Amino acid sequence: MDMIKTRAAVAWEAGKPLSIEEVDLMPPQKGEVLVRIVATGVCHTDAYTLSGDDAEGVFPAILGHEGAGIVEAVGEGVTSLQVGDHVIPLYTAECGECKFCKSGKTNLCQAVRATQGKGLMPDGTTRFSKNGQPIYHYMGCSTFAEHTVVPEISLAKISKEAPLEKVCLLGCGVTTGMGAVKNTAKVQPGDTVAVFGLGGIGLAVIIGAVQAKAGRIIAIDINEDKFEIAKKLGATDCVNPSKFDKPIQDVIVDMTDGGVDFSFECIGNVKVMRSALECCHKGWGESVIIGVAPAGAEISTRPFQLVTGRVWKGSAFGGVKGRSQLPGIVEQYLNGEFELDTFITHTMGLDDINHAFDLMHEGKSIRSVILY
Ligand code: NAD
Ligand code: AHE
Ligand code: ZN
Ligand code: ZN
Repeated sequence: MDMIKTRAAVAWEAGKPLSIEEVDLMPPQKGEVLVRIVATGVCHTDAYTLSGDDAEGVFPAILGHEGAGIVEAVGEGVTSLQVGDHVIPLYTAECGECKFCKSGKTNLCQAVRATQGKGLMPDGTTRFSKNGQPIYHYMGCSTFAEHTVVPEISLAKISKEAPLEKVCLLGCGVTTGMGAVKNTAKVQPGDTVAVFGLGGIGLAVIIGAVQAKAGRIIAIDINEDKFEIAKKLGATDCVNPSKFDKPIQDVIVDMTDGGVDFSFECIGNVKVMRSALECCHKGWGESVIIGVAPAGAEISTRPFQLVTGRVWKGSAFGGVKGRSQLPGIVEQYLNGEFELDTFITHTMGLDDINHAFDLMHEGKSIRSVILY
């Protein structure tokens, strides 16, 4: 197979709009797969990396990590996928063989993580280029391109029945939020939950909390426009921290007879992470950090908060093992166990992708989905 040309949104440098252009893409090498991306969501993490805040951000790069597509070619030695298969690219691979995969304790496969974090394929090179200049991959996915090359172990094969323009959201946001509730926190019936930040991730936490039969779901955001969807999905209370003259953790502790059983930070703000921990109930409350904070940022609290029984945790991709568990989550969607339409507030072509970033920054979208 020869080099192909494909259309992509290139991030040439941090803080600049993406540039839509034709780029060169090398064929898939050993253990790699060529995927035609059909649709991709735009996640806040794409904006975070584009902003220059990501310690692993490298440029020029093709961003995007919330996509779905169809296999167009496979490289040497690929056995688990064939042309025509429908797939979701995974930023958390699953090799099944590394210490992490075998541990049974984590979804954080490390097989390709080191090169992935440098924007490279596992052999240390890139498949994308323009006029001979290499263009970096992103999170092992690069879904802001009509075609991308991904390691075989970074692809979940899903049902051909699933609408790719919707289930692309399972490539990050919705799986992350729902999974953090089920796999990381393990919320139980009757538990009280606080969700900080009502974007795609926070709203998916609400869906997960409803599925877990949480007794009370307190949704927190400084943008009250988010409250309507939060309530529609099952939030029992909506709170705007800027409406109070005391810290939001004190407000929530007062509302809940001593604090919540579980809280989730879905923003990436280290001050809010502290509030999310400190609104947890003494003795047992657990706070799960999902939001991604800027390079160099650090969390803090009085150690006494932990001494007295509160627990701080984190969650990546909702603790979900992509190859073995994501196909089942797609089946749950097809069975009507949860919905995705509410998340998709905007759809557009690749040419308008910068508008998707504007809508996110203006607080006007939950998810924009790019249709190729
Ligand atoms: P988003 O921009 O759609 O939503 C963020 C929400 O937070 C918005 O509604 C905003 O109004 C609200 N917010 C901002 N500042 C606030 C404050 N001080 N108090 C209360 N609310 C505030 O973002 P998203 O796509 O939902 O992503 C959320 C975070 O999760 C980001 O940091 C993203 O990078 C991260 N993320 C992490 C994972 C993971 O696996 N850990 C996966 C996906 C996304
Ligand atoms: N590159 C950043 C960290 C970024 C980060 O934490 N990413 C989340 C997924 S965000 C998806 O929208 C994650 O899963 N991290 C685990 C991992 O292995 O990257 C930095 O700080 O360097
Ligand atoms: Zn994401
Ligand atoms: Zn592994």
